[in-house]
Amino acid sequence: MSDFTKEFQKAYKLINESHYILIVTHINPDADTLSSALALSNYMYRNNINHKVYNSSKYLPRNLDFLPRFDKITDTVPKSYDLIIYVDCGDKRRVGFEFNYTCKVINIDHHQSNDNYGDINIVDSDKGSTAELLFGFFKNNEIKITKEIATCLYIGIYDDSIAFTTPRTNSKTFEVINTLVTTNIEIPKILESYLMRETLAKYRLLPKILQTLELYFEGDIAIIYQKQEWLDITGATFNECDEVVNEILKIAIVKIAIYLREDNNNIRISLRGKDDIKIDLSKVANTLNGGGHKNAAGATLSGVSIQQATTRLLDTFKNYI
Ligand SMILES: [Mn+2]
Repeated sequence: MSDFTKEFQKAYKLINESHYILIVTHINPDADTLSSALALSNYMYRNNINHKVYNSSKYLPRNLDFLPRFDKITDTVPKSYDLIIYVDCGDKRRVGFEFNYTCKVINIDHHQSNDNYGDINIVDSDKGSTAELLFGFFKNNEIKITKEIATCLYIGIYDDSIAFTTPRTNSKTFEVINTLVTTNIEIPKILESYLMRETLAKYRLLPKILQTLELYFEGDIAIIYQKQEWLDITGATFNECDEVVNEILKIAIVKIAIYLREDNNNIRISLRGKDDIKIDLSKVANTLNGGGHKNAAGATLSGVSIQQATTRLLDTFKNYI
């Protein structure tokens, strides 16, 4: 476990010396990237630090709209800024493009694949979420964890740890949660806002995806996919069924679940593995120019069909199984 005390102090100093800060979140944003960014944003707002939270995606997950300052997230890059803070971006291109800048960069992340692209790197792959790692920034710099900040960090940790069940969830995680809870965050309300506002469209799309389920390698690997045209038919959005990959991992015999999504000319691939798998899925993803963690990784293939992507994946797994 790394100690980032110095980096947290350096980051704090740099934030306070900067004139305009751009906080950058990754494409296909999840709770961790947005809540980490908004935790920082709520701190900065309270302290009159000029900043923007940026995300390049067309759609933000609406079930995160209860996060304080969610409505301030923008897809417009400001004209000038002198500090970029990447949160939860395992690769600096995960923003959707590569920023052209000469300013300083703080890189806060927990992906194994992160190559320390920042001037200040707070990268700890032992942490189950960027939100949990970011808690150290507030704690080390004796910044008051407000209810707003705590609400953000809670949902980031909750979601990336799949409700505190992933291998990297440990006593430190619960120490953080304990501190967050003391700010009187309303957990049942937060979770109801986050989990119980699904669209009907999602439940029209889900059966179509589940219908595609195929098992390979004697059931060790399960593959499902989402066709782009189904989004128009059902009215669902691209990421709306993402957690279906975790659902098929629940099948007793399945060890690795794979979810393919058509996205214009690309096939986006999500890989999920049970705790005791012998394969490091981030290595498999690496061979496809992707990345991630041992039990959760992803990649994007261009110019191929779902069938071709499936064949390529199965060929890759042949070398590992
Ligand atoms: Mn994360």
